Amino acid sequence: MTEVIANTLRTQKEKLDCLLIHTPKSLGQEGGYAMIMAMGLLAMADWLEQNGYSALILNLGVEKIVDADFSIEHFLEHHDVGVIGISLHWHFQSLDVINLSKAIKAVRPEIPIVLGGYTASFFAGEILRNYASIDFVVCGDGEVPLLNLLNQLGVSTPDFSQVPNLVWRCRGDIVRNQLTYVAGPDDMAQLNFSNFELIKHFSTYTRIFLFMPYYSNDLLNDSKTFFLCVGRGCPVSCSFCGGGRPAQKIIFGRQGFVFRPIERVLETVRDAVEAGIKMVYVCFDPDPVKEYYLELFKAIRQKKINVAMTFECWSLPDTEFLRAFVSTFGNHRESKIVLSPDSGAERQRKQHRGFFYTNKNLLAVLRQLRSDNIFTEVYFTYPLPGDTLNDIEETDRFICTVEQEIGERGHVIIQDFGYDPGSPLYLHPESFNLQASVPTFANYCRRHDEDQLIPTSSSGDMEIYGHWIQRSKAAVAMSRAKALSRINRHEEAANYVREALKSIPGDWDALMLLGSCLEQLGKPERARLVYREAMRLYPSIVV
Ligand code: B12
Ligand code: SF4
Repeated sequence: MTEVIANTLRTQKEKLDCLLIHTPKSLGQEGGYAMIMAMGLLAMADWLEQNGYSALILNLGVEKIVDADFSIEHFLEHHDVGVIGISLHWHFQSLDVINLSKAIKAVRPEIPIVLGGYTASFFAGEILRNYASIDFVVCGDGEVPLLNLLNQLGVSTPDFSQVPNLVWRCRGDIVRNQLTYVAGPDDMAQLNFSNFELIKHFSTYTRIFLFMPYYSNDLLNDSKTFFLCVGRGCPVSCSFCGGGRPAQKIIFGRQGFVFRPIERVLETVRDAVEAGIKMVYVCFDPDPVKEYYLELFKAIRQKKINVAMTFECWSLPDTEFLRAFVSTFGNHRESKIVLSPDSGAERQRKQHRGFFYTNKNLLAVLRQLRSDNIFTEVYFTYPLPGDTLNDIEETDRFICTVEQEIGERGHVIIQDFGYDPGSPLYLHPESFNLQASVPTFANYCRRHDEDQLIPTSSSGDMEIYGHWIQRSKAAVAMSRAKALSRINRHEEAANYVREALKSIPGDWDALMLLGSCLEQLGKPERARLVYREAMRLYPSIVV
């Protein structure tokens, strides 16, 4: 009788051959960083479906937004899951992925857990040696290996040596199968990146930010963004990047880069727009000539697909590219070009960036973008290993010039420096005069245990970066404050603004926000004083 009931219960559960999970880095209990999932998850899930398996992608950050009480344990009570794949793509996720795998094993020890993504691939051996909650790691491109793994797990005597790219345990040893699956042009042509139904709560997913300080519906944006896969790989080698030429070879076994066929990318864009997407985000620009994009944009215009685009340029765009960008996406105010010179000192740019350009040429592009009314984001980084006082001062001056050039239609972002596993700095710190000890996977887990978003490099005297550091601290505090005030937690919001004001005294936005928080807290007199102070910054406004 008990068995009959148990069987009935089992059949009521929803069957799922493979559950793919993305977990952000948690910020306490309330929010997350690295909310965006590896775009390859969608192609992988679809590939399983095409081959007869059921698959679903869960983003735990999104689930928490939809339902504050969401728990993976509860989800598993209602689903009969065959295999769980956890994406350990970004190193920021390290600790959360390990904790998640332990939590799953505690309730469902029989479900095999496989990891994949850049960080899992790079540290596969160390992960399998040290964490019993992980059964397998798929290195590099995942589609064919994951399918083969599912096939093997479905037979009575599996032979895991048949699964390409797999790292696994065999009688106490760690076995590393060869990296023989590297998606080439034909493989890329077969992959489908627009089976959006495979992502749970896809519509909410399109409205999140990279950094959600609090899981709340009220913080979702309306940009409806989709990260578009245009290809894979990179031909150059930026000092800090774990996706450049050397890392591609180690992690994926890939040399150079591969584009998806234009017709397939076009199909994905069209499907995305039909699914309600307003902005496609492209961060794949391996060919400085950008011919591929001239063709893609032309096709988008011919098909009259109406969508905005954010394009992260790896090399400097030329006039022809900019013209094509403007005529295809320029009618959307949200369309944006992102540039990352990192330093204002050309000698440092040459040292750290794979694609070099001069300040003069960069300013010419910014001028062009401004006259075309295209929003522009320009990234600088500190402390770059090897920065001299001269470089820092030069960068400081250059940031001002850039800010003047872009005016209201853009902004400069100054970010903390950090380097990825597999980057030239990680592999050869001595060539950059860095005396860093090489971090292990365990270091990445520990480092992100603290409430610290970005690892800092050990080089340089931080003090000399003075107001840059203050500026980025203030930006984090302000983004928390804005988020909190939107969800009516005005007391905490006011505290964050006060923290920001220590770094940016007299900042108009910060003062206005503080005033509004005080008003909401029923302190109109104090609010008025703060508003007055803000207005003093604008002498033309009479208070
Ligand atoms: C495009 C891109 C982005 C885009 C879009 C990312 C996306 N949605 O996938 C944007 C701009 C959003 C982005 C953001 C960031 N990125 Co980025 N990004 C890239 C870039 C240029 C290409 C990635 C790519 O094309 N992938 C190809 C697609 C189709 O496949 P895929 O997504 O990698 O998935 C495949 C495999 O990884 C694997 N896989 C992944 N998960 C799993 C899970 C399982 C179970 C299995 C079996 C397999 C598997 O199989 C998939 C299918 O084959 C790389 C550099 C490079 N040249 O590779 C950096 C890179 C991945 N990014 C990096 C970083 C650091 C970031 C940021 C943290 C930067 C920041 N400080 O803000 C953020 C994090 C965003 C977040 N999580 O919220 C680092 C990662 C280093 C590391 N080991 O952690 C890289 C390597 C280089 C770099 N420094 O930019 N990024
Ligand atoms: S940061 Fe440099 S090395 Fe990394 S993907 Fe971009 S261009 Fe390539």
